[in-house]
Amino acid sequence: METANEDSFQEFVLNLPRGKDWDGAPLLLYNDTWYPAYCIRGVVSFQQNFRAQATDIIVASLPKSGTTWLKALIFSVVNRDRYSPKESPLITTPPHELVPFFENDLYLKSQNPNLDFPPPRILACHAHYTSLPQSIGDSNCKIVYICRNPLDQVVSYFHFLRNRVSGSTKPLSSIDECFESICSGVQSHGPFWNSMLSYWKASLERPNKVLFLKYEDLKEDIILNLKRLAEFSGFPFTEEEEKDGVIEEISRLCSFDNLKDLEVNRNGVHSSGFSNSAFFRKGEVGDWGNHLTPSMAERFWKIVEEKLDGSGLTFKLSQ
Ligand code: PAP
Repeated sequence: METANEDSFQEFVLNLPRGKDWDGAPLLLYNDTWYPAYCIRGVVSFQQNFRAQATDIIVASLPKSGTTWLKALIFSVVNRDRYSPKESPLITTPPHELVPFFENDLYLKSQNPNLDFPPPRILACHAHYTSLPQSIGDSNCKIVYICRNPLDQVVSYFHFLRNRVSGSTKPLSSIDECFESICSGVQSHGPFWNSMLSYWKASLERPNKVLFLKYEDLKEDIILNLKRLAEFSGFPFTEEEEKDGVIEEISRLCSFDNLKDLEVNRNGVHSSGFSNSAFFRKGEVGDWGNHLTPSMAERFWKIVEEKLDGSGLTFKLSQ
């Protein structure tokens, strides 16, 4: 599919299967992934034009799985020699601007965005592993994927959609509205099982290439997981740093309470049309219990079990 020709691009888009997100926003099925229609140009352009460098670090996730947190953590780990936590750019810039998305930011704005910044470049995507540009797989760059208990992901997603600032969608009033389509995997960058399983498999096959993290594990032991992240990305903490409490400092800087309260994250709107504050809601494990009815939870959990069955990837119902 060549994007150079606008007519053929329009025809390509017209021929994609269509669906609706939870709030009615249009989705397009491309490469077995439901993409928000507004970013399909960015998706295709990213796939066709991105050339990875060996030093790149790619943050990958399904939306509402801990992306914002992971962006803040990896940015802080990699740049800790340049900025002390007190001078961190995170204090004045939202994590999503420091670590931009390929599809709904860089390649949406331009087919050939300027990616000429000093290595390591940290960039993000919601694409499944199987849909990444070939150069990411071929190069020695690293991928860090974060996923989350799908019950919490779904609840987080519901609240997020209710916060959409612009767009022509109707406000979502109740969580059981159109829940059926969520159960069939029709959501932004869904189905969730394809996203998770593609990276899970890749992390088993290429452990030096793909680090697979879970939101719940980070919540349980952020220090251990920061060490894993630093080691994997090639920036391990020294013994002296450990003694000096550098890991704790980074974990505090990137904590939900700290980031949520920063002026920069309480105001402003992200280019995707969501307020910056919408990326920080509750930050807890198990909030699904407060929002899904027992029958909805049971139904959804069954899908989780069925879809992940035999993969070795599991989630706990309660922590
Ligand atoms: P995105 O994919 O649209 O960027 P993402 O950051 O993956 O969203 O998910 C947002 C969730 O992470 C929210 O969860 P909740 O709705 O259950 O509260 C958000 O609160 C949570 N979150 C954001 N920052 C942090 C953080 N620093 N620590 C823990 N959770 C966080």
